Amino acid sequence: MSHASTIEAILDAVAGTAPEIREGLVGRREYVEGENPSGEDQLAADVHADRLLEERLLAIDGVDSYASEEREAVVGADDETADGGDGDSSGELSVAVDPLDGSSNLKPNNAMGTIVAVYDAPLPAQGQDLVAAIYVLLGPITTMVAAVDGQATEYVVDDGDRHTVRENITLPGDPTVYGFGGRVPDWTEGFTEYARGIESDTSLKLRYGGAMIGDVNQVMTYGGVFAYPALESAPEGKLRLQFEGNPMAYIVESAGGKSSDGERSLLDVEPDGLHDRVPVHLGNADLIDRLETTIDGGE
Ligand code: FDP
Repeated sequence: MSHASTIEAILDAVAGTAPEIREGLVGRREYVEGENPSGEDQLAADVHADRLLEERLLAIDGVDSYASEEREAVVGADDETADGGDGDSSGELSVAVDPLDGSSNLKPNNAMGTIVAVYDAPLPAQGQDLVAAIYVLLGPITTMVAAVDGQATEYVVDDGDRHTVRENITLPGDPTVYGFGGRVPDWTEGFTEYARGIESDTSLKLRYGGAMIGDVNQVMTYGGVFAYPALESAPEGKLRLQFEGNPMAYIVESAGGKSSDGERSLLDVEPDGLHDRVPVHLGNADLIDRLETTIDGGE
């Protein structure tokens, strides 16, 4: 199977699974025992979405391995054990998934969704090895944004089918929104200086919902900047490179925006481990350039 048809099959599977993930949220708002590999509590909904996506994505010809934020190791298509790309599967793709991004929004019934990164390399992989990235936003309606071959497309998902609503998305040139995560007193001096500059820009207003997908989708829609920066107490920030930073960077860059870990594009960050965290800044190119200049001068 060519990469192009494998990627189409992945897009179909992600759209097809979205209604089941949404329906499965009802009655799964409680925490289960144990934690995910990043030490965070897991909701029954996180575990349910992870299992559904593992089953659907590993069933696709051309997908060799599955990794998720909710499990320690990579799972191979041919067995239930950690694989990580063993040479037998060269030419096949690896998927890295955040099954329910923003799941702490489930209790207050706010937006959340799913992120899928498709790498043409064993995991953990660098962002430059991405061949596609997808996010599904479970908002008042279900939408999906996919970047393939440097082009981002938005779909409405209805009954498991995807219908194109915006092709060749580009970030609006007159950005209006920003949203920054992490406790403000925990921000670094450089990021605080940057945030103060953004706040005093009268063309920008705060829009922060607490689920990266929702917050980045506002940037994709209105233009602006999203960040979950390095913190004094957590220099790598909160978000995971394989499952969150890389795929969202690939999508924003495909829409003509930029991404940064503070110094370079997220797609240029070398991974050490599957669950590495990274400071994430995404948005219009001039706002990310300004961030890198300010952080550089402030440290
Ligand atoms: P969540 O923990 O609810 O799954 O990494 C996941 C994430 O949400 C992002 O979607 C979101 O941007 C961030 O964490 C929110 O973190 P805070 O609770 O620290 O604001």
